[in-house]
Amino acid sequence: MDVITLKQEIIEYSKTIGIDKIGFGSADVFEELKERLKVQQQLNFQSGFEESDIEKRTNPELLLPSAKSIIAIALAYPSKMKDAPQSTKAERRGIFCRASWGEDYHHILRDRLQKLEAFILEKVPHARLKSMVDTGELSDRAVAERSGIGWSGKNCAIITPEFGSYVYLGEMITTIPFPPDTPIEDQCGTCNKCVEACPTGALVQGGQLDSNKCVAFLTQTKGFLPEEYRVKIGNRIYGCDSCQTACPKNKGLDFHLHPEMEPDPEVVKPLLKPLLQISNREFKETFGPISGSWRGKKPIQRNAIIALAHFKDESAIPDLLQVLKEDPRPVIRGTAAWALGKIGREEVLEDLQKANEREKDEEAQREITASIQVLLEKGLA
Ligand code: B12
Ligand code: SF4
Ligand code: SF4
Repeated sequence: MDVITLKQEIIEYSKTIGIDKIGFGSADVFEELKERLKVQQQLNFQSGFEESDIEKRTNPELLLPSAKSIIAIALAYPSKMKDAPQSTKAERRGIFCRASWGEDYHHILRDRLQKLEAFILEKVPHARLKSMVDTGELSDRAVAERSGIGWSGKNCAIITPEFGSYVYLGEMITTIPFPPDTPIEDQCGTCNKCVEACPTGALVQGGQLDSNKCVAFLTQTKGFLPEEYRVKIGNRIYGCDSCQTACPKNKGLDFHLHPEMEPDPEVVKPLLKPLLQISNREFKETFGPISGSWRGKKPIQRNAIIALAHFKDESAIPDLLQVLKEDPRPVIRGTAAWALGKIGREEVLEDLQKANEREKDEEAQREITASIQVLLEKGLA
């Protein structure tokens, strides 16, 4: 079979299995990306979540010998939630970013890629194929850009003309020499809205991210959050969408093409206080199916405490005091102490002083001492 016909058949088939956009690119070395990754590494701008071997990241042949092409796929996800519960004064809520709504997207895209692999292997049994989504070595965005899925925006996202940037990306390296598609021209122009909207200045310039400052990254760390960022993350308990919601290319776009991507509003906009005491089992049952739980419950709980401080939720004081007294993890105790300093008044001073005497962890103790100081100053004012 000739590759042009096969390409057409693949495109047609992809539409029947819930792939919203498909593109083809060569498996040549990603030279520009290689330089970019080196720069990012030198500047210490990387998150540490990406594959560290730059050669593997940029040379598809190292991942699949005799690689000739890459098939890129994109699936659009919803940007608006139906029946979102309100965050009220009595019942404050946190928010998971849109990329964590519904079933974990890794499963959904892998399912589509497996179907596509089976289809291709039926036509070309000797073909060799290697698929990946997010956790693979390749840069999903660089592949998507090369394959004509979308352009690389100043917010770093791949923006498709059809679905905006709310698309998940995945790809398949193949040994079949498919004719490549043409990349889409940059359409950001003079717009700079995402850079201006970023709460932490993480977009140091259009298309360049310092991950260490990015709220999406910070919500996924497990240690103490530097104080300057605690006040910036607001009620985001996983991920951040600000540079995408600000983007005019996403305006009015909201796709509900995949039932499994529909969020459970109570899960992705959860009540904050119950998160503080949630058991491992309950956490796994409730949040296990969504991608935002991949770092476990500790970062989510830490972020929930920060969100309660953001809301200055006085009704959370008993919960925070309990955490301060009983939680076995210093990060959680220390962050609760910080939150009590933000929310509380003199009435929590005694508890903080007792906690200070008990505390064995140096960092947690530093947080408690700082919090006592804040409260004393409040009392004097
Ligand atoms: C590490 C990682 C992160 C890190 C770092 C993000 C980053 N911008 O580098 C953190 C934790 C911060 C993160 C956050 C998010 N992520 Co993330 N992440 C990844 C991961 C695993 C690797 C990304 C990477 O290698 N970055 C390094 C940079 C240097 O390369 P790159 O962005 O991949 O490639 C572009 C640049 O190199 C640029 N470039 C190349 N040369 C040059 C030269 C110049 C001069 C310039 C300006 C640019 C430039 O062009 C490439 C193509 O766009 C990918 C999955 C994967 N395996 O690729 C998902 C991925 C990028 N994330 C994704 C998502 C959805 C997000 C969030 C939106 C989630 C959220 N709502 O919180 C945020 C967005 C933050 C942002 N503004 O980028 C999607 C993006 C989908 C899309 N439409 O673009 C991906 C592709 C996962 C997936 N399979 O769907 N992520
Ligand atoms: S995800 Fe949030 S913090 Fe990160 S670059 Fe975008 S707006 Fe800035
Ligand atoms: S906000 Fe403007 S500059 Fe940023 S990605 Fe969207 S169109 Fe490009």
